[in-house]
Amino acid sequence: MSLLCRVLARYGSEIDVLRPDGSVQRVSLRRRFDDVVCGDVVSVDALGPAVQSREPRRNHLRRRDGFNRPKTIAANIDRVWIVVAPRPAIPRLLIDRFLVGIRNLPAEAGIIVNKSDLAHPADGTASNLDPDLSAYAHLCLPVFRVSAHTGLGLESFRTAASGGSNILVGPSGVGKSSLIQALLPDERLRIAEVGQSGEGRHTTTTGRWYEAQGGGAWIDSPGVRDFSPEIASVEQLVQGFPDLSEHAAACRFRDCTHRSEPGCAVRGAVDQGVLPVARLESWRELLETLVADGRDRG
Ligand SMILES: Nc1nc2c(ncn2[C@@H]2O[C@H](COP(=O)(O)OP(=O)(O)OP(=O)(O)O)[C@@H](O)[C@H]2O)c(=O)[nH]1
Ligand SMILES: [Mg+2]
Ligand SMILES: [Zn+2]
Repeated sequence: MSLLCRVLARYGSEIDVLRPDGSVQRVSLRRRFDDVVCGDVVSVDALGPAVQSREPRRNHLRRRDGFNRPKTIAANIDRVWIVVAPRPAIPRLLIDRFLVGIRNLPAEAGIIVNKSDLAHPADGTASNLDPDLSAYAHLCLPVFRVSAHTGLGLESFRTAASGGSNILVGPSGVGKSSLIQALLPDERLRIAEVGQSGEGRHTTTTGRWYEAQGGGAWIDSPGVRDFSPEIASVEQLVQGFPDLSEHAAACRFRDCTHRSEPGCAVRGAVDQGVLPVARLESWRELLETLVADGRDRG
């Protein structure tokens, strides 16, 4: 007899699966199922126990590791929440990169500003720690300012995320695991201890799927310094910048790079204040990386 089970987490050549009866079982993976990740659904032979097949995926989120190898983080994702915090500061390009990745999954995107207790201290002292998200306002993404520590904003966030699977992504130490812990008090997640520098140490090492009460799921993901989804082609880049692409159609030259060409509608949009200049700068940098990568593969 075989059972369809959700993959909760992957540990090297083993996975934890959630069986239909609600129990969790550790199952070893044979080589041909090397690409199984958290969020996948697999058919498990109840006696083995062994994975017999992997169900087709709706989508998967992938990034490049330090050696430029693609690494799949999770599968079957409905919403991706980019988590940032006043500390550590938002790495440049991170949100733009994620948005490209998310549009291409495809999945819904949103931004979570955690540690809002730092931006609005209880003693009422003024603070300039609120991250600047003005470059994204025109995209009309859902944005929630929350605190895993005080619970501020969590219920609105939970409502927006209800039903479907939600992955939390972002740099290490912004509180992704802390948020899931606050949303699921019955689970036991590993949270970074506050180090002497005041910043969390890297703790989450593998993606993990948590079932939410009343359906839906939360997926915790490991944060790394330059965590960024794979951008495989210029087409994906275009897809990931709908705000810019919309104007690019009106540029005089079809292959306009939006630098100094005459009749550039994208720079026109920036001049008119319709498109934030930060988005154009990100576009250029990501395009350069893409071109450089292509040359490297040569
Ligand atoms: N002040 C404050 N600190 C928080 C909040 N949420 C998390 N932290 C702290 O931030 C540190 C990092 O939290 P984690 O939840 O481990 O962060 P993470 O994003 O999961 O980090 P990685 O697993 O390394 O990617 C811990 O010391 C938490 O206690 C918050 O809302 N306010
Ligand atoms: Mg974590
Ligand atoms: Zn142009």
